[in-house]
Amino acid sequence: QPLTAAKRYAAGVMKYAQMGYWQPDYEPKDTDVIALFRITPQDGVDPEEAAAAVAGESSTATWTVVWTDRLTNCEKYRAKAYRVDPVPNQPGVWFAYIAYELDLFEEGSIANLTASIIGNVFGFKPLKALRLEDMRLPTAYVKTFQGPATGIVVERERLQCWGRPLLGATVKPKLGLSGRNYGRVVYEALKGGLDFTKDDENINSQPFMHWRDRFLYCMEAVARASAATGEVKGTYLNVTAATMEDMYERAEFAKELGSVIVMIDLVIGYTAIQSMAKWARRNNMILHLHRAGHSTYTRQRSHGVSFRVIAKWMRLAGVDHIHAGTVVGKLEGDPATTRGYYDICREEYNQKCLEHGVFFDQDWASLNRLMPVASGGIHAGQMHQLIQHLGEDVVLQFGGGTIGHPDGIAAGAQANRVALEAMIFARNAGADYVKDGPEILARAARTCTP
Ligand code: CAP
Ligand code: MG
Repeated sequence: QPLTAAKRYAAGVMKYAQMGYWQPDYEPKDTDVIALFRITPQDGVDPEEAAAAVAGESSTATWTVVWTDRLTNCEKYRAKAYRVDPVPNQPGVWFAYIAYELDLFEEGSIANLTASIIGNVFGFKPLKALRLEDMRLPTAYVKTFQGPATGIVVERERLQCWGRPLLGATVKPKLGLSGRNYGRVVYEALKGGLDFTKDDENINSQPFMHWRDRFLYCMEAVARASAATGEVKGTYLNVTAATMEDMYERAEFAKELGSVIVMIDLVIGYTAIQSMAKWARRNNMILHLHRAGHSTYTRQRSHGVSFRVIAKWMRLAGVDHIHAGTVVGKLEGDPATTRGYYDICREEYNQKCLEHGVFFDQDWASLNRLMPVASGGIHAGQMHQLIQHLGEDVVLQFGGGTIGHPDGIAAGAQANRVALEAMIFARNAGADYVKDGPEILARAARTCTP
C-alpha cells in the first residue's frame, strides 16, 4: 500500500521483494530476456532484497508503490528476480538472475534495452557494487535486430583470403602525422604483406591532418599497394565525428574513393552505432568497431558491465568487426574469458560454458558472425600463442609491432606475414606449433633476412 511503502522509505528500507520483484518460483519463459548480475549488497541487505531492487528499478518500479500500477498489467511487466547464488570464494557477493518480459523492450533498439538494464541500477543505495555479467537474449528478440551486415564468410570472399587470420596494423604515432606521411605508412605496411591498415581510435580531423586528406592519401596508398602486390588490400578509415551528419559525410566519401570498409569508435554511442550499421548494410560496406572507452566500465570485477555483454549488444547492433582482446598483449585479458568473448562473436550457437564465462546458451538465430580483432601490444614473436588462443577467424593487428621494426615499416609487415604463414604451415603439417613456436619463428626470420 502506498502509505506503508512511504513509511518504509522514510525509515530507509526499500522493500522491492514485497512489491513482487522477488519470485523464487518463477520459471523463465523462452521469450524472456534474462540478465545475470553480480551483486554486492550493503551490509544488512539480504541478497534477495537487493536482487528484487535491481529487478524493480530496471523494469517498472520506483521506490514506492504507486497508484497507477493498478492501471497496468503490472504482474506481467514486473521483472522477476528468481534466483540468487553465492559467488564461490567471494563472501557477501551473489549472482542474481532476473527475467524480463519481452514486451518491456522496443524491437531492434540497444538504446532502449540498455536504458532499462543499466539505466538507474548501478547507483542504487542498497548495493555496494553491481556488475552485469551476462544476458540471454531470446530468439524472438534477436530476430528484431539486423546483425552484422557482411559477416566473416563474405568478408573472406571479398578478400580472397582463407585459412589464416587477417593481418593489420594501426598507424602510429597515434596523432601528429601529416596526410602525406600517413599515406606512406599505409603503403609500406600493405606492400610489406599486411591485408589492412587502420586508423587509430583518436584520429578524426585535427589541425595537422584533416579527414579528407587522410582519406585521399590512404586510398591512394591502398590502390598502389594492391597494384604492387596483386592482393586485395584495405584500410579502416575512422569516420568517428561529432555528429551523425559528419559521420555519414565521411563514410560516403570513403565509399566514393573505393574503400570497402569504414571504422567507428564505441564512444559514439549505441544509437549512432546502429545508424552506421544500417548505413553499412545499405551501402554494402564492412563496419569495423574499435571498443575505445570500454575498459572504463568493463575492467572492474565487481562493478560495471562485462565485455561479453557489450559483444552481444554489438552483434545485435550489426558491426562486422569488434576489438575483443589479445590475451598476450599490453592490455588486460585472461585466456579463458577472452575465449568466451570470441565465442560470442564467432559461433552460431553459444553453449553455456562457465570456464569461459558464458553463463547461458545463446541461439544467434542466423545473425551473421562477427570478426573479432586482436590488438594492443602484440608482435610477430607471439604468433604461436596468438593462433593457439584466438584461432583463425580473427584480425591480428600489430601497430607498434609493425611500425617499430628496426628495419622499417615494410620489413615489419613482412616479418608479421612470414611469421603467420610459417606458423599456419607448421600447424597444418601437424607440428606442435605452440611448443616449437620460437624455433619456427627463428627459422622464418632466417628466411626473411636478405
Ligand atoms: C594498438 C592500439 C589499439 C588498442 C585497442 C592502441 O596499438 O592502436 O587502439 O589495441 O585495444 O592504440 O593501443 P599497438 P583493444 O598495436 O601499437 O599496441 O583492441 O583491446 O580494444
Ligand atoms: Mg589505438
